Amino acid sequence: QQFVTVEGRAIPIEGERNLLEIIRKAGIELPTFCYHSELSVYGACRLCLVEVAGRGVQGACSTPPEPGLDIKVNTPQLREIRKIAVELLLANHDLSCPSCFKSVDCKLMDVARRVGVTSVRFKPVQEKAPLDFSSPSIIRDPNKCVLCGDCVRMCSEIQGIGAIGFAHRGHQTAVLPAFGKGLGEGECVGCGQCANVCPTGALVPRSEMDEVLTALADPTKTVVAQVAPAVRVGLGECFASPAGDPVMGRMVAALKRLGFDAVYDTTFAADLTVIEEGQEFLTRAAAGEKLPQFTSCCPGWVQFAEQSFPELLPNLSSCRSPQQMFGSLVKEMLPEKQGIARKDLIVVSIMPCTAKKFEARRPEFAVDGSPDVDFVLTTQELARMIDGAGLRFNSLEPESLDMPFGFGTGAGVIFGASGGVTEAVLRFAAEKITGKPLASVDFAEVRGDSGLREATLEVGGKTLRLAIVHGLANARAVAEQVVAGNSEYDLIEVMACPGGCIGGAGQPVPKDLADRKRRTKDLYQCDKTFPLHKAQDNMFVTECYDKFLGDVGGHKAHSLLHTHYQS
Ligand code: HC0
Ligand code: SF4
Repeated sequence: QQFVTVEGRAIPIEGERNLLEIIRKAGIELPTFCYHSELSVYGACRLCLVEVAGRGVQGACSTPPEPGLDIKVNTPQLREIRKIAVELLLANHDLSCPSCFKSVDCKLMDVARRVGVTSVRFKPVQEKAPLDFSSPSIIRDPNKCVLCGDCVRMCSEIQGIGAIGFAHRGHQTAVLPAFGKGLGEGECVGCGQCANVCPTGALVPRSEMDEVLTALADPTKTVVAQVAPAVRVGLGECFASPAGDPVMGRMVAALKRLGFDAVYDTTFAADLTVIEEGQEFLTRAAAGEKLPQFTSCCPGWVQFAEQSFPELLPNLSSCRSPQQMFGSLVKEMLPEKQGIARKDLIVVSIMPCTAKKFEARRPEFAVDGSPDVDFVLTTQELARMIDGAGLRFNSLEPESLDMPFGFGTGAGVIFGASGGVTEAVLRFAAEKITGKPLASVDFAEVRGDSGLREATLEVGGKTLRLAIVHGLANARAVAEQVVAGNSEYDLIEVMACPGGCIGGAGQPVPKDLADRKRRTKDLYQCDKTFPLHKAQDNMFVTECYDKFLGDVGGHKAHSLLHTHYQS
């Protein structure tokens, strides 16, 4: 066994990539802005400097562990270097902290406190820059940027887009969208993963809380909520609920206390999606056309495909996402049922995702200018509204979802994890192909955390070749294979965010991979505890077809549940 000495204690080297990982393993949480285990090492923030005996001061994140190294992390000189680094950042920082979206989890504030900053000895050298409100999903405030480059590397390395980059030099250096445009005017797909890694309020999800509070206070409006699958495994983290704690009942209670007239489940619409998309897949497979079929429920992926792979648009499922199926169906059915005007029915989505805000505003998802989904709140925004209303979340008495749109099956709920849409479609398609009920609904072959997974299944004498992708850089690689004619897949699931929706940028920021794995596990646990596991068994969905929609894939279903893409 080989060791590094950290503050006099021998710490074994066990595959760590750099000294920072060894130091953290030794139980010392060295501050950093620019280090993320899933991104490349940048070494810009200079906070993780350490003293290596015989070598002097070095960046821990960029020094590989070597046996025998003797490291000090907390000398007076290192403390002063860190303090100066933070003070220089604060000198140019817009210190509107109490009103900043990141105030509760700002890394800059945390680090300033930890390194003992009590005053700032430097004068600002930068002028105030205007805020960028051009994106419906993300607000960019250049006055709060600390130039760590986390957003730049996230967007290019994990999302394969490069919508933002470093510009200018010296003290004018800035992180900007390409060609001097606003974030919403270029290649950005609004996935929000940059905001997820931003240590400050320089990139934050755009909030719609005020608009929702106004609608809730208006007695002429009926306001209903739909809750996305992944929210139920993320919201509890905002209230320190233990892992596996079923928060759905308390979330419904909180939404009712906030003034929502009804609370429904996007899982209902996910079941509907399984049936429409599964039928579409079987039809394409029988005809041997428009294969591979790509899933189309992730708005970040849809926009990415529209921008970068227009030739693949015929391969995308024409199904709207569950969020939008829910909106169009409910706005069509409820006004008549409840005797209210469409304009007085407000549909609010609670989503783990920032790109859903953009999706809800797409003109094709509106009737005469009135949107099918009026507002989209992220999991984090809902937590803030609960907090703002003074509700003690953990002491709320659980309440149940409203019927019929509050009933979903396990197939719909696993949509929130990467691989879930594929598995849900398999649970439908396999029964259609064989004509027999499934012996087991679990398709372990399509589960896992790798960003690019493949599975080949034999179903009723047919071979189905599947690919499951998360992270748009992985999606780009697979899409390029398809364009080049080198792909054998029949069905490809794409989710923009790492881990799928459970890792969406509207969720509480996951600390590490373990957080995402825990959410995935909890979502599959929901599937286990739900009474039904196959979308085709959802009797409320069946009733909806019988009484309202007509045939699966039929005329009415097409006009309400499907869409066209724009290149
Ligand atoms: Fe998802 Fe969805 S599963 S995209 O990940 O398909 O955001 O949770 O709501 O629409 O259902 C997000 C999550 C949804 C949609 C569903 C799909
Ligand atoms: Fe890139 Fe997504 Fe951020 Fe847009 S929201 S800049 S696509 S990481």
